[in-house]
Amino acid sequence: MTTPSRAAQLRSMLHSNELEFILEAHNGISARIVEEAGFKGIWASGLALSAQFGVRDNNEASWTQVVDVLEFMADVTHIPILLDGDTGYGNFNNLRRLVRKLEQRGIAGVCIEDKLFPKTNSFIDGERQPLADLAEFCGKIAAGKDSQNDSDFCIVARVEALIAGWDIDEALRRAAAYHAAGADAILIHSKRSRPDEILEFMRLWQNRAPVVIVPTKYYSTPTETFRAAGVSMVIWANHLIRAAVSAMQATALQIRREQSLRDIEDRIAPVQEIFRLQGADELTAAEQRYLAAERAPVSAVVLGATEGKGLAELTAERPKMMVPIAGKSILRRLADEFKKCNVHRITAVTGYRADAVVVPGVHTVHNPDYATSGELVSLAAALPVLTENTVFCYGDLLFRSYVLEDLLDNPAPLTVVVDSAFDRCDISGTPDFAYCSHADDLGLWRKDVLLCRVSNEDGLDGRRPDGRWIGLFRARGEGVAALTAVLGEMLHEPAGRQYALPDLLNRLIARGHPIRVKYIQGHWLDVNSLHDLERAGRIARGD
Ligand code: SPV
Ligand code: MG
Repeated sequence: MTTPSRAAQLRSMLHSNELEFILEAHNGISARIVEEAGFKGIWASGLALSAQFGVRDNNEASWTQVVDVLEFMADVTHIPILLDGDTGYGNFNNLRRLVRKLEQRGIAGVCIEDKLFPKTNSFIDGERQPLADLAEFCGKIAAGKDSQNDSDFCIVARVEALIAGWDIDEALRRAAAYHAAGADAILIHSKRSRPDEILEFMRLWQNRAPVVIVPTKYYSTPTETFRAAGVSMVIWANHLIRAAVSAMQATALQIRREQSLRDIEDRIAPVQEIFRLQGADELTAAEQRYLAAERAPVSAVVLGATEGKGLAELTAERPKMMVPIAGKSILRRLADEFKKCNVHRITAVTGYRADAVVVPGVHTVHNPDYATSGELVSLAAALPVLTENTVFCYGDLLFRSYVLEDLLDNPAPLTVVVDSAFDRCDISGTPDFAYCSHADDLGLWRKDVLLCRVSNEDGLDGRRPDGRWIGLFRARGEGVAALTAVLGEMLHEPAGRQYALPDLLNRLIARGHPIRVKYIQGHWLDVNSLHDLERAGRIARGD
C-alpha cells in the first residue's frame, strides 16, 4: 500500500475522531526531532520561524525566506507540515502564489489569519489589532482553494476575533463565513489563561467543520477537556524554540563563566547525535554505493619500522623516516607529497623509536616485533587501515610529485614504479632490480608493461634488469583483495615473518595477479647512507 500524501495525512488528522496533536518546529533539525518524537504533524510557527532568524513576528522575514526554511524541514521529514502563513503575505493574489509554492515544496497545508499585513503576534497588544474585512478574507480563502493542485491540500482559517476584543458572536459569524468560503478547518484563537471562550465557541459551533486550537496561554487546561469539547487538533505552538532558547542561554553563560568545556560536555547532545540527526550514516552508505574506486578515498601506508643502520648517530633517537632533510623529516616530506595528491589517510608503521614518530596528519600503527621480523609483518599491522585504493611506500623514499600523480592515475589493480634510468654507481643499500615484460622504450609508453620479478640479483637468468623498483606501489579494488589474501598466505609459512615486500610482489605474480609497471627515469632517492642524505638535502633545497 502506498503511503498517503502529506496533505492527505493532514486532512485525515483534521477529520479523524481522535484529538490530534502537532508540535512546532522552526528548521530542519527541529522538524526531524518532532517527527522522531512520534508526532504525526508539524506546526511551522510564524513566531518560531521569525525567532530563529532573530527577527520579529511582524513579517520582517520575507515569505520566500520562510518557504526556503520549509523546504529544509520537508526534506528531512515525512509527516505533514502545516504552515502558519500569517495573513497570507498580502492579498488573495499573494496567497494564490504561496499555495502553489507550498505544494511544490511538499507542505501539506497553510493556516491564514484574518488580520492585516504586516501582522503582529496575537499576544502583543491584541486588542489594537485590526481584523481583515470579512468579505476580503473570504475571497482570499476562495482564491487559495482555487489555486491548489492537490485536492487534499488544507487551508485552515484562523479567527482572531477573540484576540482583537470582539465577542463570541463575531467569532462564530466569521468562522461560518470562512467555512462557507471553502476553509477546511477553523482555528479559533484565545489569549485568556482559561479556556472558557474556546469551550463556548465549541459548544455553539456544533462541529460544522474541524476546529484547531493553540492553548499556549490556557496551557494548564487538562487535555481531556479539549477532547470532550470535540476539538479536532491541538497545536503546541512554540515549545521547541523556547526549549532551545533556554538551553542555549544556560550553555552560553556556563561556557562564558567557566572558560572551559569540561562540565558542559555531558550536558549537551554529543556531536555524534548531531551527525545522526543530519543523516550522516546514509551518506556513508551512499558513498560505498556510488563512488567509483578511483574517487574513493586513497590511503597511504609508509613502512618505516626500521632504525636505518647506515645513518650513524642520526638515528640514535629516531627511526630513519624521522631523519630531517633540509629541516623536514622524510616522513613529513612524504606526507606533504601525499596530501598534494589528495591522499589524506596516511598511516606510518612504526617500530624502532615509535615515540619519535610525530607528524601532523599521519596516523601510526605499531609493529612491536620490528627488530626480529620482516616487512610483511609491518604490512600486516597496517591491514586495518587499507582502503580500496592504497599506496604503499618505504619510509626512506623521496620522489618528485609527478611520480605519485602518475601512479595514482594508473587504473590497474596493482602497479609498481620502476626507474629505468638508474645509475649503478649511485646505488646504496640492497637494490631491488625489476625484471619486466618490456624494457622502457619511451616509444612504447602506452603499452602495458608487466613486472616479471623483483630481485636483488643483477643479471638474473643472464638478463639485464629493466630498472629498479623504487619501493612505491599501489593496490586498488581487486588488487587490495589479492594483496591481502597473498599476505595472509605468506605469513602462515615458516619463513613468513622474514619476508620482505619484493617477496610479496613476486608471490602475487606467481599467483596470477598481474602487476603493471610505471616507468620513470630518475627523480627519486632512497636514503640509505650519509652520502644519500647529502644528495637528498641538495634535492630538497633545489640545488
Ligand atoms: C505562531 O506560532 O506563530 C502562532 C501561534 O501564530 S501564536 O503565537 O500562539 O499566536
Ligand atoms: Mg503566528
